[in-house]
Amino acid sequence: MSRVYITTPLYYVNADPHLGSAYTMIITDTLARYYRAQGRETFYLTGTDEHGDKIAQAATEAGMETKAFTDKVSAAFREAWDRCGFSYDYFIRTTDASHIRYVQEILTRVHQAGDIYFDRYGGLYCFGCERFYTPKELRNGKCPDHLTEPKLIEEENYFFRMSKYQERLLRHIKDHPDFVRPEGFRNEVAAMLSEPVGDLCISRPKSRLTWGIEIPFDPRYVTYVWFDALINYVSALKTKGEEFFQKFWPEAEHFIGKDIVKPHGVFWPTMLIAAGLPLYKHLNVHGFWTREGQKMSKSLGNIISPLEMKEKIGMDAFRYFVLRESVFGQDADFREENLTARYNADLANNLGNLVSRVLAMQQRYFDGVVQPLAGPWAAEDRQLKATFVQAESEVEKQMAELQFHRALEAIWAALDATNRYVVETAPYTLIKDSGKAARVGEILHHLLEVVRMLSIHLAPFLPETSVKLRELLNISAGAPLDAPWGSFFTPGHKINPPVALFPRIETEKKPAPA
Ligand code: ME8
Repeated sequence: MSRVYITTPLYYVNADPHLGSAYTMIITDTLARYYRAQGRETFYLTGTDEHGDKIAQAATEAGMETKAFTDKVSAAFREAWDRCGFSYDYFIRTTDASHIRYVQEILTRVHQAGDIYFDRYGGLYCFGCERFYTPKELRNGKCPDHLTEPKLIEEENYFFRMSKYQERLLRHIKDHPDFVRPEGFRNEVAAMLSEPVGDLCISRPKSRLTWGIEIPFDPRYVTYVWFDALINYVSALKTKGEEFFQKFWPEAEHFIGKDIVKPHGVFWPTMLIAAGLPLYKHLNVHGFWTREGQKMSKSLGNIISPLEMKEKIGMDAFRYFVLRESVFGQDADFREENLTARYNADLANNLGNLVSRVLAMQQRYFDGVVQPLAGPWAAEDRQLKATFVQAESEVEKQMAELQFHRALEAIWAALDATNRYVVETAPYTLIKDSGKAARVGEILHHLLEVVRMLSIHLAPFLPETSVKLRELLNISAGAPLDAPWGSFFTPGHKINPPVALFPRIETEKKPAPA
């Protein structure tokens, strides 16, 4: 059976979940649900990144002991993701004892192999990023992320011989053009590897940081937070046993935002080579969300909370918007007016109205009882079915390319075709002709099949809606949901009356011109 291992970045516990982290969760959750539905054995990992300066400082600011602080924020992340309904299989914390042990095992192994050495080093250090910068990487002498001047630090530390594996990694990227995708990010990594990458400082002296994993061969030091956190992708599998690791690791699909391409595209693969582990399969990089054209930040007070969105428009509508409105790998902008427009057009009018119309006719004309498909199918009925078969293969093609917006477009194109079918077959007119009741029953039967197909095709994208559709169709848990079109509903099957799936959002009406 084919397998897939999906990972998200481990979120720092110095901030609350927001649109950015929720976006990575939404795309990975959608994929996990899609693969599971295809029968692929899927393992989906997320979690929290809890060591390092940034976290120790955030704990101090919160007036809490560091571990107690990380326990609290990590639990808040987990609770938020649970309330959002994300279907991760395992939640790892970098403070888990099993992770700490495994990081130390890797450090020992790489040290014994001679790829970690001790050296005195002076360099420009950004405390916000917790790393050294080369003068070339700075912008006007400042850290490009924090816009602060780095401090000159000179100290003795441990270094990982990253440079030793640079060539090998570059070759791997050339031989596997989709190792990092989309292409723009592959080129970014290749460009990084075309210049000397140097060696990586992987320790911090306890004299300035104690909140980290102790270096197993020198208790005066703790591990650099990235060398610790990246290893989670392997340590999580190892907690499930060696066999589990062997099964899933070759199928690793990492998902990250474009801010952390270097650690994942350069540090991590060279670490894997040094540790004697196979490389991951793909690094999938998505773009960044802004809000109304501006970067989201606490100080601007413009952060979008996924839980607030859930309260306001429902989780499925939020998922639909971010998946439909962005192109994987490119930046996207969150605009309230676009959200409302998409919601009303695609969810309330198109999907919502179609479903309630069909269910209402079924109630009114046949008391909810599904009518048989007696004779040969009419050409338009065959066409309707073909539309959904085609949509399914289009979704498959687009999902393989991570083109979520196109996959949704394909489903909505089938919805448009269904609306046309309703207009063309006009069951609401035919029913007035007493001799046509059987045909109306057939038309509605086909339309109920559309609703069943929607409950299948929408499931990875809009999981709550999919469940509601099945409830409306009165489909029991064990029913053969993937039965062929036309042979699912048994004689006498009764469906439920409609409910408003996506009530319209009323927008302020502009005054009519005088
Ligand atoms: O970097 N738009 O954690 P982090 C889209 N702990 N995605 C965004 C975003 C935005 N505006 N802001 C954040 C770390 N993200 C490390 C990772 S992994 C071993 C360690 C998402 O809490 C995006 O996925 O800063 C980004 O890569 C991630 O959050 C960074 O989360």
